[in-house]
Parts: sequence; structure tokens; C-alpha cells
Amino acid sequence: MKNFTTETLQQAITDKLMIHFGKAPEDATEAEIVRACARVMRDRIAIRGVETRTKTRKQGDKQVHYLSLEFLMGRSLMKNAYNLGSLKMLNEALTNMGFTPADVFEAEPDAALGNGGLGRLAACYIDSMTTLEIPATGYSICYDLGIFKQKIVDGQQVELPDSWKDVGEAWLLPRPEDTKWVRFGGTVRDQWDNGYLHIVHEGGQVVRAVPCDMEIAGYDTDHVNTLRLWDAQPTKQVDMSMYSRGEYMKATEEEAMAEVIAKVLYPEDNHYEGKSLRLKQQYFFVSATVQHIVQKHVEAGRPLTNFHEYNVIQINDTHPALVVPELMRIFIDEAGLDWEQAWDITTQAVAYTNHTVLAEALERWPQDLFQTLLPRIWQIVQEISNRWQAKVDNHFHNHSITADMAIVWNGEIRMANLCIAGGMAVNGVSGLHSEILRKDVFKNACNMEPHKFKNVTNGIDHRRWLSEINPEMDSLICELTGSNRYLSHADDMMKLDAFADDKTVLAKLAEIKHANKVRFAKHAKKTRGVILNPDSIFDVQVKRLHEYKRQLLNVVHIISLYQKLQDDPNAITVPHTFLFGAKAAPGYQVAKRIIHLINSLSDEIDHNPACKGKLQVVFLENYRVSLAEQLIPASEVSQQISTAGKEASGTGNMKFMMNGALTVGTLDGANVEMHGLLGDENMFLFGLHAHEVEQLIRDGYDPQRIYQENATLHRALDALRNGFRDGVRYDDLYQRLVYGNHGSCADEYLLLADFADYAKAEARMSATYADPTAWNKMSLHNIARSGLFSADRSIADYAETIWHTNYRK
Ligand code: F55
Repeated sequence: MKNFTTETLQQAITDKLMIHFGKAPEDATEAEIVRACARVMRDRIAIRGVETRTKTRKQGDKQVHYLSLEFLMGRSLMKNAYNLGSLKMLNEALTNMGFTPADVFEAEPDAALGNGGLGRLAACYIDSMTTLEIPATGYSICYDLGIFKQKIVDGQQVELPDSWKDVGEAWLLPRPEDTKWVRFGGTVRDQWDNGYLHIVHEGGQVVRAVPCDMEIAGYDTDHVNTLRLWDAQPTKQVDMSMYSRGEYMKATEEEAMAEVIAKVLYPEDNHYEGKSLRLKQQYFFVSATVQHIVQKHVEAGRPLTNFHEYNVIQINDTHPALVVPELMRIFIDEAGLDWEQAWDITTQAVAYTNHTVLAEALERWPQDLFQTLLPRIWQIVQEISNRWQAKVDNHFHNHSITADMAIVWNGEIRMANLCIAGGMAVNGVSGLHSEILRKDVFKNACNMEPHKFKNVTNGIDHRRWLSEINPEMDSLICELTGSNRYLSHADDMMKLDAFADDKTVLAKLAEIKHANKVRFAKHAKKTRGVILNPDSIFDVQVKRLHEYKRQLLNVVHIISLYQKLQDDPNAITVPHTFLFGAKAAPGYQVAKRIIHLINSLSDEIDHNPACKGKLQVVFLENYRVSLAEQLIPASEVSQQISTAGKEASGTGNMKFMMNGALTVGTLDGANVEMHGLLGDENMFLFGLHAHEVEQLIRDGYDPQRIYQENATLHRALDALRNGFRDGVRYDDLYQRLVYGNHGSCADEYLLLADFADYAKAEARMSATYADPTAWNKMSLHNIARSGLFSADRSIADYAETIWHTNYRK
């Protein structure tokens, strides 16, 4: 199909505006323009979607189904225009219509149907699967409200609802003809019919799952994939007879229960909460999805016995783990297969990605909740559990291993073990993380079935996270590598390494970074009223707020710098701006206190004349995908300072590296692989290694001793405890670090143990910054060697090692 020209695009947008809003361009608001543009793009992509599906069907290709409770898509307008090769035309068309393109793009709300890394990964992966022309579908829930909007009021986080759909809906294509029904509660009984045993599940509540599709365009291809978002709707109409009897509440009960399922995304990341509504969300989207996949397979005229040859179901963490019993239910109850056949197919079709080793994030559902809500699934899970346990017993003859690998145990259902038992592959998301899964978290399972355990190191959509958001850098890369081939072959960026001693190139790199900083400073001033100094180091830590990510380590170090500056006004020679952005889960009190602390410190430093032009701390409100897109190209230092062994991979680290920021980090997650590519000389490593962390905890960790012995640290912690000029004290955080409080052991994440080495790494970093040639050279090496972290490479790895599907090379 032909690409848009500026004229055809302008005409199409104008037509949409008139048809949908009855408005001429000069009367339209920016939001209306966004909606009109989205419709135009959506129509174009939808046509290609039909062509793709026809082709896939004809060729009988294996399909990938990517199930995730989160897809953190962010904005789509610029992305789709870019992938369709129409970004230039769109800019021109908008300008011709009297709009400022940047303002129009800025008016699109983020589709923030995710918490952080896990959700954003799914979004990057659907882009790469499409670009690599893999027939794939993403499945999730069409939440009304995405991750909350964060306001900072008096230094503290306040959560506001994020209704993205008013505008974002323009991307969605409702597909009521593909509606599925999902049953909750009720009773299960056996029934004999003509000598056959049937399972009858009746009663309870039935919820309608209605697809709202988001069509996904790939880069430089006509291939289109679908992100299918299920909306929940009541099956029954409101019972008017109840109404007339005065039972108003009861009459609307079922309707309310259905609608609440797709109401809101759970805002906890890396933390499991056994809420009944969450389990409903999981089964709702899993059941609708599995029904759909099986139905399509059958409609293609194929027997279920070869289901796994045509379908692979990848599950993003354990949140969609119910695919295992749901496939079994459909194969057995609805298609009449016997248990062995059904199990054989299921265990060859499902693959599980693990994203965390934190114990509090591993899902374990209480049996009574599970049993009441999903009676038939519970029966199947019990049977899976019994058979698995027999297999484990038979293999090891060891009670404690049986206990460790059990699926149903002590009144709980352990979802990770269910996924390991019920799938063909389990992968971690970085080399280190996969090794920890093999040797520690899942060591027994790995002993029994080593072939299942794989690694696929995470990656990011480098077209979005480099080319689209950093156009000057994109031009430089194209110029230096001789073409734009890197957009589909990210390893082409390696060619940049050859320019490490080219003064002109290094100067150009520095110029681009500075221009990006100036642009970000303008944006911050306009949207937040914050004044940033573009001639200071932009030292950035943006990610969800979590103790293991150690924002507090960064803060304690800044306090120590501040104190140093008070002793000696010349202590800081290079002006330093520390930028933070982070949302805390609404119920995570410690995380909220750390946000408050950052704001208190920011205020203190702002009011101290000695810090003027030398030191600044800024908390950026409402950190999200679209803010990251502005900030990352302007960043110089990337803080990746989690306790070694705790961050499964990290993906922000990759985005910063690709945009030429230098990493201050521990050997954790994908930082290890970054270090493998860069060496000690191109990043600022510090801290304990993962095995040393384990060792220290085993040997007995004593933060009090470190507090007593390190005078700088002691003084910084005392200041933190007493607080700053706003009068808020942080004794709780101090106690948590030094003595332990609320039953937690002291300094669980070894912040004190790593402090001294961290301060040294920061000092090395500042000293290097004072030598622009050395700095720019390192920056160039970072960009050059970041190609490994393209999501295209990750998806190629999945295709080769797990899915066994073809892809465009
Ligand atoms: C969300 C909900 C629950 Cl119940 C549990 C975890 C999450 C979540 O958001 N996890 C998450 O983002 N994990 C991150 O996944 C990234 C992608 O693999 C990793 O890079 C990162 O290390 C990991 O923390």
C-alpha cells in the first residue's frame, strides 16, 4: 500500500475532523486533532492487518500469543507515523493546518496500562515481533484507568485517576463479534450422558469479555499485529423487576461486579497482594484469550493434537499462569481429550518468563479464595499438583524438595511452580538473573528438567528509545555508519567505535547532548516551573520507587555532598543536578517516605545560597513513558544502583546507555552484560557482587558497625534523621537503616555496606566529567555497544530458543 503524502494525509485528517467532530481544523482543539490523526493512522494500519492475517492463515504459520496483565504503551501517534514512514508528512500536514506538531504530540495521553519495566517490556516486544514479521498477538485488559497520575503536594505523593481513554480510545477497534463469556463461582458436578462423563459448571456469575483491539504497525514492513485488550461487561441487563420491588442495589450488583474487573490496573510493582479482584482480572483475561486461541485453531480445520505446533503462549511473569489449567479445562471439558493428551499439548505450548526473585513478589493464591472463585480450575490445579508431586517424589525421594517444588502447599497455590510444571520453558531476563533462577530460586526444578531453563536478556525498542526521541543523534549515527540500516540491524551501531579518537565526532556528540539538555530544561520550566542549569551534570535516577533499587543510597550520598559543600564552598567544582522520578505503590509507606525525603532535601538545597550554581536536587512529578522520552536524551549519568542480585534486568539502564549517558552502577541484572561490553573503563562500577551479598547476609551483616566507622556516612545519616528546613524528621528511615524497625532487619538492602564504594564511584564520575574528551569518548563507546540491547535481538532469541518460529533477519 502506498505511503501517505503530506497532501493525502492532511486531507484524511481534515475529513476525519469533520466527520467525527463536525469541525474544521481551525476550530479543533489539540485533543481533537490527536483523535482525528489517530483514526487516520488506525484505518491505514487496520487495512494492513487484514492483509497480514490473510497471509498468515494461507501460509499456516505458527503464531505467538503474548499474554501480559500490563502493556505500558505510552503514546502512539508519533510512533505509528514513524513506523509507517509518515512522520515527516505528519509534521508538515499539522504545520499546514496551523498546529505546532510538538504541541499536538504532547496532547496525546500515555496509554499507561502498566507499572514499569515488565509492562514496558511487553510494549517494546510487540513492536519488535511486528517488525520481525512474526505473527503475534498481545493480550491484556482494557483498563479504564492506567497507572495513577502522581501529584506532589507538600512534598508528598498524591494519586489521581488516569483516564486515558477519552483520547486514547481513538486507537481502539471494538470487536464485539469476538465476545467470549467467563464464569466465576457457581458449582461443578459430574453428569453421565450416553455413557460419557461430562463436567457441568453452572451458577455463579458470567462476565462478557469484549475485545478492543489496538493494531500495531511494525517498522519498514507491511506486517501488522494486534494487541487485544479485553473489556469486561455484564451479561445480564439490570433486572428491572428487582428494581420495581425496591431492590435497587441487588438489581445492579452483577452489572457492577462485571464492570469493576476492567476498571483499574493494580499499581503494585514487584509486590504480590492476594486480592480477589486481581484473581478475577487474571482469570477473566486468560479465559477469554485461551477460548479465542483454541477456537481459531479449530476453525482453521486443525486437530487439537497439533495445537502446540501452531501456537506458542508466552506468559509475562506468573500473572497469566491460569493459562495452564484453562487450556486443560478446554481440552478436557469442551473438546473431550483425555488428561494425558491434554497435558502433552499444554506443556508443549506454554512458556514462562520470570521477572523477579524477590520473595514478596512471587504469587501464592490462598486456596479458599481460589476454590470459591474458580471451582473447576481448582479441581484441575489439584490434579496437576498431585501428578507433579508424584513425579518430583519419584525423582528425588526427598521431602524437603517435594515441599519446595509443590504447586499446592499449606493452603496456597504457588503460581511459579505451576508455570514450571505446565510449560516447556522458563526464562530469566538477564544472564545473571537466569543463573540465579537455575542455581538458587528454582534449583530443584532445574535439576530435574534442566532443558527447560533458558535466558533471554531483555531489550528495548531502539527505534522509539533512540531514533524517535533523539533525532539529532539518529542523524549522526546514520551519517557515521553510512546509512539508516541500524534501525533494523542495531549492531550496525558498533561502527561508531571507530570514531573514538575523532575530535569532530566527539564535539558533535557533546553538542547534541547539550542541545537536548537545553530542550529538557525548557520543557521542565514550561511544564513544572523548575529552573535547571544545562551546564551542570544531569545525574538521573528514574524508576519505580523500591527499597531494593536504593534511591535512598543516592539520597544519603547527596546529603554527604551537601555537607561537604557547607564545610568548603569550593568542594564542588563541577555543578551537579540530581534528578529523580518515581512512583511509589500507594500502600508502600516506606517508598512514600523516601519521596517525601527527596522533596525535603530538594527544598533545603534550593534555599541554601552556598549551593547556588553548584548543587541541585529535583524531583520530577509523574514520571512516565512520555517524560522518559524527554529526559533520557538529555541525561548524562544513569543511576543503576540496586543491591546486586535483586534487579532481574533493568531496561532503563539500556535506554540511557543508548543515548550516551554513562552508568554508575552495581553488577546487577543487565548491568553485568553492559560491563561485559564496556569494561571497567567505560562505566563507573561499585559495590558488592551478587555472591558477596549472599555471603555477607549469611555471615551476619552489621550496619551499626559501618555507621560507627564511617564518619561521612554517620554525619549524613544523622542529618537525614533530623530532617531539613521544612521540619519533617526522618527518624523512621534512619532506624530502618541502622537498627531495623517494624520487624524488618536493619538495612535489608545493604545500603551502608555499599556507601563508601558508591561515593568513590561518584567521585570518579565527577572527575571524568571535568575531562570532556575522556567523557565523550566513553559516551560514544556506550552508544556504539548498545546494539545488543535492541528488543529485536531479544525477540530473535525468543524465536530461536523458545518459540521456534521464523522471523525476518
Ligand atoms: C507488577 C505486578 C506484580 Cl504483581 C509484580 C511485578 C510487577 C512488575 O511491574 N514487575 C516488574 O516491572 N519487573 C521488572 O521487569 C523488568 C522487565 O523484565 C526487569 O527489567 C526489572 O528488573 C524487573 O524489576
